[in-house]
Amino acid sequence: MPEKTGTVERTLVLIKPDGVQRGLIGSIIGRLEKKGLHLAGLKMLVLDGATAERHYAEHTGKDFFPSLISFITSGPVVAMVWEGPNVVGMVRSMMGATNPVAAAPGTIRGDLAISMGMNLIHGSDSVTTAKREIPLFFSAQELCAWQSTETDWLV
Ligand code: DAT
Ligand code: MG
Repeated sequence: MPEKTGTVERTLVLIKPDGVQRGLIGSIIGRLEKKGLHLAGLKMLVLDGATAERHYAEHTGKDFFPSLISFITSGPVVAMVWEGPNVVGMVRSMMGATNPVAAAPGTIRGDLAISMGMNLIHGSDSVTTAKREIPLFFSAQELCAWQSTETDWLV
């Protein structure tokens, strides 16, 4: 059997309000599930302004910040934590570039989105960022420790 390598990481994924409105929750989760990533937590919520501003704190002061906050709080999002070796980078690859015009075909944004503002999905951009973002959405009790029967054939 191949050797198992890699430290387990966690990443925060949001299906943004456009993904919920467009009926793409199942398609987006399906892509991550089919890849073999491990789901550790999931909920649907409407973000309040303060949490949205903390989540996107790195963009405070940029010209698009007000519209970003207004969009992300405009309706329900689906928040998830996925975990596994290299999961942060894998989710970023599967998301595609921030601007869907530049996102490669085969990626979520490349296949399913058109506009920079409404690009369907958020994924933490580093392990450090994930550690800051996850507690904004999930308490420790809301994350499940469970073993998929497929794990031995995946990682
Ligand atoms: P990503 O979502 O790929 O991590 P980001 O963190 O740079 O990208 O930006 C967060 C979101 O803000 C992004 O998904 C869409 C929006 N955004 C980023 N840059 C923008 C810009 N120049 N004009 C309008 N919206 C922008
Ligand atoms: Mg980002």
